[in-house]
Amino acid sequence: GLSEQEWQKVVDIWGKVEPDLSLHGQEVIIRMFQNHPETQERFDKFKNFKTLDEMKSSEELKKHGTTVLSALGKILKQKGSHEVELAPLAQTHANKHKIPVKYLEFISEIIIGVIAEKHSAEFGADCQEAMRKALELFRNDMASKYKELGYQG
Ligand code: MNH
Repeated sequence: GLSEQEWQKVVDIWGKVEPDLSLHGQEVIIRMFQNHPETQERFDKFKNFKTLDEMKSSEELKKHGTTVLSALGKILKQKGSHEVELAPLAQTHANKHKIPVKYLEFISEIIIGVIAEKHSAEFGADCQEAMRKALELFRNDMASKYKELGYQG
């Protein structure tokens, strides 16, 4: 698990992300599609986007980015006691969207990259390490739930 100091770093940096959640979210989703095109195929509503311009000008995509980061923020703020928040997410991502843990790994690294770019001064090595651990915990717990639900992920 993470120490109290590590959780504090995670929660503090999230406080820098939150005022511009939709911008961060949009960037995360677009970068995920660009770096890992197979992830775009999982979205009926986005799979036909072909150009970067199309992605950037989509209000739907921006809205989805906000939804994702807002759910993630709620989870991070639980500092590991996220059972209640995580369970429904694992349920839909296993049974409905069928999102492998590998893709959760992709998005985790992209989230770290986007924060590093936008908040380099506040997101030092120790803070990045804390965030990486928090996202690892999130993924591990998603993976356990996936298994309980019979999804190999
Ligand atoms: Mn994801 C919908 C959160 C990672 C693919 N996702 C949602 C919703 C939330 C959400 C909240 C809306 C409610 C629901 O359906 O459960 N998603 C997350 C979080 C992460 C995440 C917090 C990780 C961080 N999701 C991913 C990844 C993929 C993905 C990675 C695919 C590569 N998610 C989806 C798809 C939907 C969805 C597909 C459904 C979108 C729609 O059609 O509205």
